[in-house]
Amino acid sequence: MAYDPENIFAKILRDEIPCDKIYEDEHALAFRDINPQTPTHILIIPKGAYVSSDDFTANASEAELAGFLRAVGQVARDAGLVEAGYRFLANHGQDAHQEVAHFHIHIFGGKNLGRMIKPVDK
Ligand code: DGP
Repeated sequence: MAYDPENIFAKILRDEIPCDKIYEDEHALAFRDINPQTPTHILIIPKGAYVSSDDFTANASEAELAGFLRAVGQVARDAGLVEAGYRFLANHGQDAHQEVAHFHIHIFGGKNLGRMIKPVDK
């Protein structure tokens, strides 16, 4: 899938639409999810144009990969989630219901999150 520069997170990166920004560095931007699923629900996106986790892990440079993952940890620490715990995940593609085609990691926390994902029919 080709990267669409008009996706909503690309617009956030270009400051064309607002976000509740909580962290930014050379490689990553973090902001609150517009539709939070948990008391703390943060999205972290790379600054580069990557469609999904598949694109990012295949094509990002070592510096982007390392910088982005470091940012995820920093955001969780800054949000005070380390002691109680948190979860991060990335949706790739249709089966995972990825809605926005710019790679992003969700950080969930602020409550007991239960165990992993709900069982579904195989
Ligand atoms: P995913 O299904 O993994 O692609 O999740 C996309 C998330 O992005 C979803 O939790 C809602 C969030 N989202 C969509 N549009 C916006 C927006 O304009 N601003 C913010 N802050 N979050 C958004």
